[in-house]
Amino acid sequence: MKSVRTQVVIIGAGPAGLLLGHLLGLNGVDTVIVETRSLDYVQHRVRAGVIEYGIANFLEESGVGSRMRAEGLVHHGIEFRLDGVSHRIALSELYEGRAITVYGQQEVVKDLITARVANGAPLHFDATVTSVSGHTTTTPSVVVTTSDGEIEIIGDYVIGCDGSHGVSSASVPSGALGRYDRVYPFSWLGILAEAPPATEELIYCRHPQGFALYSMRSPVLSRLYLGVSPEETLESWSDERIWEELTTRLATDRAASIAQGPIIERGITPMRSVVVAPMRYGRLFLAGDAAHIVPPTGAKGMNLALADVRLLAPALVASLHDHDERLLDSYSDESLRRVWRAEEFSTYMTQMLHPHPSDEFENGVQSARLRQVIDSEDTARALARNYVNLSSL
Ligand code: RFL
Ligand code: PHB
Repeated sequence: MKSVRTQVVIIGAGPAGLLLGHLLGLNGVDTVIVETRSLDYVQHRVRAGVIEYGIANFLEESGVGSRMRAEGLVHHGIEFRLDGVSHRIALSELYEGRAITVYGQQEVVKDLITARVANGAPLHFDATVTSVSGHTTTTPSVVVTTSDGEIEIIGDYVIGCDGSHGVSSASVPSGALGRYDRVYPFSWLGILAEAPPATEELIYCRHPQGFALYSMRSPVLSRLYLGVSPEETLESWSDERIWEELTTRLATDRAASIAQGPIIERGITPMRSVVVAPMRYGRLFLAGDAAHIVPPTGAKGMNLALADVRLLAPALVASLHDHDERLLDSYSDESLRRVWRAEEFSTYMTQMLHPHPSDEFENGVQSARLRQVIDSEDTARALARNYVNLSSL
């Protein structure tokens, strides 16, 4: 088998892997990024859309934020729509003038790929890591399967940025890492539609028939979600049914009905929480969804993934340049503090906005929680801080 040597092997070209490769490249560290999917697939995978204040600043400071600044939509508030009544949460007024940026994850990914290609650093698509070995040696390695056969890549470190179904955490001997999870009794049916957003700000909606979220990607693209039961499949959701349900849940007596248009992308995602701890085994480190999943209601997944590598990059540089391992040794604990905060916030948002069809006790608690956000400035301020900037607090 052909063998290649680098300093840091990165598994996965999602936001975490690509930003890590970029940050290490800025510091003169050699990396190879291996991605199982094609370039086209990765650039068009529709997912997250909300970038926190501190993460947006970090992308800009790292030299990969200029298109985000030019094309991203800066939002100073969000709306909570409850049983047809709108309540604005004035994020910026509540939290030191700070705002979120609405900019698609696939655009972040495109910007990072453009930067990497411009630097000529190795980035292999259609290349699947099938095994990781030597975790506890100084030469951990991966085996990669491509259409040309198998290659071994040996590094000083291997970083698993391979998402929730990746090989990296599964490659660790059983019992070495803890895995803590929770499944919520909901999924999100998400669509991307060629329709101008009927609203300037995101709408999180709690309606007796279920949760809905109105988001957007540009002045001509809307991104909408419906909370559905985990048993639902796309086959039972015609375009007409999706629009009808969105219209019913999002209706108010004031706002015009939502703009409709061709649905160009759709998917159903189960809602779950996962934390893998510690985020390290020997010289394998985990970052992003490979180590933690949050339910999307708090809009934290991509932000956490980027925050992980913001911490991991200088730790790897200190080890490789100065043989100083202290930052690597504290990486997992420090990341996990942030991850658990994000789990708490995402759980809180989820359990406030998703009515249960037959649990009136739960529904009563949810309504009381929402009333606190609407009636208490202190509660709204805490929500604003977490929504806008949790990963940098
Ligand atoms: P990714 O993006 O999943 O990237 C992992 C990459 O690894 C590749 N891979 C492999 N490559 C080589 N060999 C192997 N054996 C491999 N196994 C896997 C995969 O193909 C993939 O390209 O993980 P990363 O980088 O950690 O990024 C995490 C984010 O993608 C994720 O947290 C967010 O999308 C979550 N999320 C949201 N996050 C936010 O911050 N704000 C949001 O508004 C938000 N909304 C969402 C979301 C996720 C959603 N879904 C579909 C899960 C909305 C939705 C509906
Ligand atoms: C999105 O625009 O895709 C989005 C926005 C807010 C969320 C989740 C997803 O909480």
